[in-house]
Amino acid sequence: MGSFEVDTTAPRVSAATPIGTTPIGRGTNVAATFSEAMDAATINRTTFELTKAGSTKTVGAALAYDAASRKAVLDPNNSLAAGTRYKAVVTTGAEDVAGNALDQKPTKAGNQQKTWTFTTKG
Ligand SMILES: [Ca+2]
Ligand SMILES: [Ca+2]
Repeated sequence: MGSFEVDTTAPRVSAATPIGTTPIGRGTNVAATFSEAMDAATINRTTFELTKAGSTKTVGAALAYDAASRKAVLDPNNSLAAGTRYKAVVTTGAEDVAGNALDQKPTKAGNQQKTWTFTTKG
């Protein structure tokens, strides 16, 4: 009999860019790096979204997930609006290769999505 470990640890976003209050260029891509290998099929435009803050309209963008770096990059189709606050979300629909859903706050009950905001240059 061999032994094996079952992965029951939920993945989370370990790095998100751009983030914070310093205005960023309107051509900047939005990226999320995960804490572990993800199921690429679950990293898509439904689970990684970009909207203007306060809006539900998703910004059109190309999405690529690189398994080697565990990094997903959203490349907006058009320049982002000037002087505008945007919100990025990675939902709990994103799963690791073992099928565990994203849980950004392991110490809090249930699964929590990852959200972050940034503002473009005016
Ligand atoms: Ca895991
Ligand atoms: Ca949790």
